[in-house]
Amino acid sequence: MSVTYHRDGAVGIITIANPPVNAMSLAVRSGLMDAAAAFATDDQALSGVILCDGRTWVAGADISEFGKPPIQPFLPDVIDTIERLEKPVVAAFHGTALGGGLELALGAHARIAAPAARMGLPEVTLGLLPGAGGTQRVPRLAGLKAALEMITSARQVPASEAQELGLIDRIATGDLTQDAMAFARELAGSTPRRTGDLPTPDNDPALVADIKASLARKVPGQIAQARAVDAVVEGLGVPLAEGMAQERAKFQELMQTPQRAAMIHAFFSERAVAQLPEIADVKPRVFDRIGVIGGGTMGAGIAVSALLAGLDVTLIERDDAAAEKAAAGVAKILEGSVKRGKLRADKCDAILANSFRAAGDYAALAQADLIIEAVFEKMEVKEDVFTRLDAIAKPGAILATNTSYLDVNRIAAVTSRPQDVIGLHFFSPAHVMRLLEVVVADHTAPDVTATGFALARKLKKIAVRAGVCDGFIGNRILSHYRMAADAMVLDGASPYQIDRALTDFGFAMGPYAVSDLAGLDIGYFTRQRKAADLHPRDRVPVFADRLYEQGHLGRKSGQGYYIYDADSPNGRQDPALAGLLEQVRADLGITPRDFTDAEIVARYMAAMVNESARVVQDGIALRPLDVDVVLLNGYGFPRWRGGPLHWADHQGLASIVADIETFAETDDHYWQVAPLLRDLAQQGRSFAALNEGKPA
Ligand code: 3H9
Repeated sequence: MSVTYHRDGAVGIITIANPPVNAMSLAVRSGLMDAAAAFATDDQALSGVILCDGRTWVAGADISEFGKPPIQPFLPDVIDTIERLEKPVVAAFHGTALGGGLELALGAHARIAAPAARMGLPEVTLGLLPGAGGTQRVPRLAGLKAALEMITSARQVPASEAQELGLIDRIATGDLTQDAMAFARELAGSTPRRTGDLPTPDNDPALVADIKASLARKVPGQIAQARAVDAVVEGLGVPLAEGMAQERAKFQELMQTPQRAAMIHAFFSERAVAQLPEIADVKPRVFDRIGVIGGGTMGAGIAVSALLAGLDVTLIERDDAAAEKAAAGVAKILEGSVKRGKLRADKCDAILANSFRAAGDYAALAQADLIIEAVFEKMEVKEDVFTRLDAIAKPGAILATNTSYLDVNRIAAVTSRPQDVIGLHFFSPAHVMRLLEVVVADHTAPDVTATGFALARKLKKIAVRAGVCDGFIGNRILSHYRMAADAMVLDGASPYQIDRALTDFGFAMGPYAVSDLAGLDIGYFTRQRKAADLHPRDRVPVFADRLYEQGHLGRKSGQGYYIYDADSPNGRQDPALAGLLEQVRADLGITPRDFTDAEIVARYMAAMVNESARVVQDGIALRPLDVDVVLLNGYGFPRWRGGPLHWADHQGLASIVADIETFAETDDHYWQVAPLLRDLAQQGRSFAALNEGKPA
């Protein structure tokens, strides 16, 4: 039974138990209707309490039911039934009250929360709006501004703030259940205070216009936020039922959109990536003591990420002076977190005093459980590090490389313990970016892989399993679609037009702004490394080499594709770039042509999908969804488009194959349809079909 009713003295108690997060499935909705009826007819019960078993209050509607035909009772009706009860009911919540969970609590007549409880309306992150009264009841309790902010940002509000906003009445000081029952006893005999009967706040057109303008800047392309604002505004000054009807219509409209399907695909895929048969019953190794080798941007970020997760970190640099400098870098990042209010000052001091040290000698890693190397991206350097690690690391210690391209099998081969070697590819800045590629080499032991995933969980990151190849999942696909962009520049497109077309599509940044951020030296050295493997028909981005040779290294040198200075810290176009491009094209004998934004997007996306298909076919990614999660979390792919392979399904695989065949008319070396993509298109199947039947 997912919902039960019993009475304790004069208090009727409704308990929801639907692990793991008490989502409001059909069984819970029906159970709540039955329990509400049992409470209403229980003459001995003078007031009631709604509680949840397990680790959290209701985390929302059951997302796995979305996209299927809805079955009654619908959630808004369940909440309405509770609000209309003749006896007062107290919602008592712990954990997170999210979406429909918060909406259920707002339908009760009073609310008490555990001190650590948080609440929010995350529906817009799923391409939806709060559809069970959130857009109507939150403004009535918290006012228009707070409601619009909460709903459009999806921010989780801590209990203390929720109390100030008027969303909850009390914070429990002792046992939540006992405090809730005492509250219910106080309310016994009183008229239920129905949120829906409260007056709405007045409209504030200037505020609404401001919020809409800021949404257009912050979440361009997304529709749910603006619809949510409309639902709130249309509910002002009208009775609850009228506002609810408008909310419901908009909710159902959003439910039918590709954005909703894409964002829910992203939600479930981000959880499915951790479900791997090879580690299903495997216990991870202990990883309390972490070693990090290299105190540059990457090493420092990894160290900070581990420290913030409560792990002990020893950072190694080549000598004591470098170690001291690296330690200062780590301290600076942590202090930055204090300044931004993300970390308490005393906690920062405690971390630096007790959990962190930097040294100039590998011997300091003798007791480390897991050592992550983040040194210069060159095979000989990595081989030297792993030879030294093999000599000092204790038996069973995990030796991880943070390489972003190099062959993990070759690195493992220099050690006497390849079973303990793995790739842990963090993304920069490592204390911010959520993605971790766990690169499983030929001899990596299953419990080492399991530890990679356990580490990611501990660091609150999303781990995706990748096989060994040049660039693993993300950078391999990036190298390929980047070539499509560079070819367009060679043929006449401006890097600025390409960046704009792709940010208009929804990418966080265009490829040339990304180059400036990463540093133009990175691409230059990668091209040098791969020069020997070049095919005579591969097209080399000579313009990128020229920029590097002129000392344009990107943001760090103040100039790359864009110019960065005090007036334009985020970059402005460089008028000299057009001349450089003209010269390069003339040298290569290319007559430049124009590209439309639509063609830029079509070429870039076809290249991305094509290489993604090869990555799945080669087993580098287990499933299409693993590719989507990598691109969404490491490469700025718009979440509301669900990832490249979800997008491809939506677009129609046959049309992408047709595009590639058209592009191949002028370059049949680069544009070759991946066999998997061609097969799926010919069979009328989708990438989604490959997600099914595999661990999902
Ligand atoms: C909504 O409410 C609409 C209403 O306004 C209107 C309706 C008419 N449903 O994340 P975890 C699963 S929209 C179904 O790993 P954590 C999840 O897939 C909803 N399943 O745990 C996973 O399954 P598995 C608004 C759900 O502790 C397992 O539970 N609500 C749901 O890291 C554990 O999840 C949201 O958007 C769900 N609602 O984080 C909240 N939620 O083990 C979404 C979770 O098989 N949920 N699952 O992989 C969350 O943000 C996090 O899950 C939460 C716990 C913070 C609650």
